Amino acid sequence: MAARYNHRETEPRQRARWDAAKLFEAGPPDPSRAKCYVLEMFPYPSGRIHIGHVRNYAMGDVIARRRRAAGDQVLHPMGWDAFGLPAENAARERGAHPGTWTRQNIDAMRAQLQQLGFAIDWSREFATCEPSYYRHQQKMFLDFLKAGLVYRKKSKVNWDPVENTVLANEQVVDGRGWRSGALVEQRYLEQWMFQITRYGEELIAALDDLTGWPEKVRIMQHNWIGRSEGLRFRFQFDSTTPSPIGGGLEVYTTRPDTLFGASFAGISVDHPIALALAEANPALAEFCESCRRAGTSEEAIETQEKRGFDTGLRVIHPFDASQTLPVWIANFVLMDYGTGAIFACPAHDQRDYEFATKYNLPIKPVILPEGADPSAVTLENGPYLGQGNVFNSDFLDGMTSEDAKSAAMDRMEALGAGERTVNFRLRDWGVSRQRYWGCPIPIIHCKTCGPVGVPEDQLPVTLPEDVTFDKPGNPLDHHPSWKHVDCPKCGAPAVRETDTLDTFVDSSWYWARFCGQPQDRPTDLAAVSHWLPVDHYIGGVEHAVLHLLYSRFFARAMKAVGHQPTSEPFSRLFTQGMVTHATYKSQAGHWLSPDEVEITGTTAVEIATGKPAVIGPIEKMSKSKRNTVDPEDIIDTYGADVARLFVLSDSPPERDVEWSESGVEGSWRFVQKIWAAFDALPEGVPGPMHVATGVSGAALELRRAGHKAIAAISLAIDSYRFNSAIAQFHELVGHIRRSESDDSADMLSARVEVLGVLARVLQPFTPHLAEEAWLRMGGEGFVATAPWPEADQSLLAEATIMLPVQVDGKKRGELHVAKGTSKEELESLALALPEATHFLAGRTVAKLIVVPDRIINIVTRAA
Ligand code: ANZ
Ligand code: ZN
Repeated sequence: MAARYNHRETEPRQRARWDAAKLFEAGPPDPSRAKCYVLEMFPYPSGRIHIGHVRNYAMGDVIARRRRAAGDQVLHPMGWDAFGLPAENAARERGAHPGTWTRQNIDAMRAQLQQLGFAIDWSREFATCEPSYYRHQQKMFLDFLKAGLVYRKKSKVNWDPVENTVLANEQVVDGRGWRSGALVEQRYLEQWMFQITRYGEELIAALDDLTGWPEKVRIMQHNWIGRSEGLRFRFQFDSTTPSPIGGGLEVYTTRPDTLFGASFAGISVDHPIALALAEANPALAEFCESCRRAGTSEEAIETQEKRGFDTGLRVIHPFDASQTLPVWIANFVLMDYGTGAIFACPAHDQRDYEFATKYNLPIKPVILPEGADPSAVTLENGPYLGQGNVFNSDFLDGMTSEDAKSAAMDRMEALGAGERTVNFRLRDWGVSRQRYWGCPIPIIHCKTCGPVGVPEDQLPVTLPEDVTFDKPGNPLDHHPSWKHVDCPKCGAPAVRETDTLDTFVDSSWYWARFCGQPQDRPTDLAAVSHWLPVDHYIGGVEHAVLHLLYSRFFARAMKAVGHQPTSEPFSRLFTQGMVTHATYKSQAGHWLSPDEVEITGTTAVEIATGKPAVIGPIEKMSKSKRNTVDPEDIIDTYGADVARLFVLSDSPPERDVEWSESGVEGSWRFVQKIWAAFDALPEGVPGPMHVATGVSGAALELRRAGHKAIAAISLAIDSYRFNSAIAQFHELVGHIRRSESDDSADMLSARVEVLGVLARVLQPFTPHLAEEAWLRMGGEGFVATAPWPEADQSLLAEATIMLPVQVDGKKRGELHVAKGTSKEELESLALALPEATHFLAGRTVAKLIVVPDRIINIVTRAA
């Protein structure tokens, strides 16, 4: 009986060997080799790794290990996205300092990740919460400031009037503060902004070249950036109703072709004119306030009923001075898009239509559907949103929409009342957070000098450790001394900026810092030039927009100030699916965890009560539904290799994979079966690099199977089809085990070769097992650094091929022969084929055309 594979003994022993040899350290840039930078989105140190992490890092590890074995210089680092709100919440709830909590979590999670045997260069590990990282972020903030990429602006924040603090969007639940339950107010505070819009044009254009990214992610970024071409123009106010503030009313439109269908002008509740009017008009002020309470974000507005307030002001139609339009405050106009003001054409826009119907405003059609009768157009059932020609529109009559757009824009430009513009939905990035556990913004506010950058020789501005969380609000603000400093310019007493940076800033450039970590600069230029861009970036699709867009911005901004040379940080992006699990509920309606129920077939029983439990749908693992499994339990019971193998089997990696106990057991049995195949080798056989030349028959078939597996597995890994690679392992191992009964010398030779191959291609998936097998076979060094096997092309060919045999150009029969059969042999075989000779009766063979491995044609003439 073969020895059972003991992961508890083997796995730590193999990892200790790798560590002692510093096997996975990338080392300094080596231009003589191809480089491969493999990166998984780094984790937030929440406390424990979850099974989704295991899947994410297992994918990256397979690629990293395969590329290393193929001869590339591989960089596969790991770090911690360590600032953020959960640490502060833990501090408030449990009294632990955010730093203590975070660092403990990092230690625990590092140990867990290391147990999984990932081929990570731990010498490059860092956490973004340490001054040795964030000091460079502060330096870049100052560089960006000098380059005009950072500026200050009053912008909207969620204000909790009970806690007297700013809330993150996630802390606003149904318009109320998550803890106080108070109605959240919108306040304007001075915020630091990153000018991401400077690169709007480029960020959208470059998406076309990101062919290594999933199409869906490119589309999401495209829509998020939201480029549109249109016209900005100014309405003049009717002299009988002057505006409370100077200048006209500037609006943005993408449909200047519908200008003659204008029915009213709409302004946002936060438009300067609305704010000015509100001062003297309590009813109007109350209207605006109630709209703000309902939410003024794009998502909030989309679902709300249209509401408006007539300001009483009127503006003059830019193309027809005899016409004036009322100015309404409208809840569907966003302040931070375009100019915060519009002209409305209810006949051809859904929102305008709903508004006009509600408030009895004119609805004048100006786009005529193809072939429709102009006198019979009615819009009782809604606006017309389709194509057509312009009518009811003076000088635009008869034109297509496209032509009318440019004619209207030409006219507006000639009148000096407007100009063509490109508009982006993308907003500049507000990075100020009124939080403690983040990177301090390196600014000092002086009464005379204004905001002054902290001199570089005074960086880092470190977070004070002695803070208290007993009061709401930002502890940096409450701290008795931290913020009081002298102005670096004039020396007068001044105060530090107490806001910290959005944690998305921390994760926007960590990929550059992994390349090299000089103490005095954010990046090592030689190292970033060598390693960037990241060749394989793997993570969740939930980061398709923000994190990936911010990183693309940072790459450009860092390039602009000379910190790294690449515009696009990630050349290939892979977004993996989630790990799901069945859910269970007790009869009382409580969620039950998988180990609280006993499943038999399709029924479940709650173990504690013996009562039937309800089996719910299969869902993403989450603590709230209690359908999580702890990777640590799995590793302990089955081993890291089994956990790795399981999360990559069964489903393509971009899809969800369902965790099941029987599935994991299946992977465990497979690992045992693989080990048994190695264990069945007798003593004294050659080592794992053996090549079984000269064998034939069944032994040759086994060699063929081994070499086909090399080709298929290499291709599967390179195209992220890890599940197909695993299917190949099953096939190959099955073949090997079946051949064990044949104890011929040829077969043994072939088996040794194929097992040597198996150890090497298995290595990225089940590295501990593969390493143990390598040792068992007497392999030298490590399987992790053994060269990736190359498929012998001559063994890949199918054993036999089919050749059609034609007589005078018509197919009459087929020959099944070994590939590479000679011309002479094919000739005689063809002439002996009964189906062909049948047609030769009474004729002579004039010519025999033989194309080896392809076709045979017998040309005849009358006898
Ligand atoms: C008149 C018009 C007539 C419009 C028509 C549309 C259809 P995109 O393509 O997303 O750029 N708009 C402009 N600024 C706005 C704001 N701050 N809040 C809400 N809506 C705003 O959308 C541009 C269109 O959205 C603009 O074109 C404007 O309405 C509206 F038949 O102008 B349109
Ligand atoms: Zn000063």
